[in-house]
Amino acid sequence: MEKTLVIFKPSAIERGLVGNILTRFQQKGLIIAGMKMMMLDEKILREHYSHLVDKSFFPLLLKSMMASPVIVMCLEGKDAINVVRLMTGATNGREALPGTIRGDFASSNQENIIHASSCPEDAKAEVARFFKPEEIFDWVPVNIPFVYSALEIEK
Ligand code: IDP
Ligand code: MG
Repeated sequence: MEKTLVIFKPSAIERGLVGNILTRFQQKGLIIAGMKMMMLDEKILREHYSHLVDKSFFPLLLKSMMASPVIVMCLEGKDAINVVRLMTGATNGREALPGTIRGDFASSNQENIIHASSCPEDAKAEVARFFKPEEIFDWVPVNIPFVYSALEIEK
């Protein structure tokens, strides 16, 4: 099973959308392997968004991500990285498809509700960036045989 990192951004926290979004992930059958609330600082954000530090909007993005505490989550499942990205939708909320989290809750390019890892290399680095090893739980909910077929669980 694959692990991916999700951040409930201040736009989700301040707008009271945490329960709704968490419900979507649980309804999909994704396993919560780790979850905590934390305040992000400039150091961790410069690492996390290193691909964007030279963009003109970066100072605003920093401010936005430090506007309130965030909830970081490690979700686990078969092809979890791709599944969560599909559920997340396009970066710009105005272009994200209805039915996706950003498509349903965001109308902004910046205030777009959640972060989700985009590839296996990023997911590995991001889970390690936000969680200590002992904060990630290796557990299998009893409903898993009803979420996947036996063949899918093996792989
Ligand atoms: P992603 O979150 O869909 O993976 P990235 O390109 O990795 O998108 O950008 C990271 C975050 O930076 C976005 O989720 C968004 O909050 C912010 N961002 C990206 N592009 C813009 C922009 O053009 N204007 C303002 N904020 C942006
Ligand atoms: Mg990205």
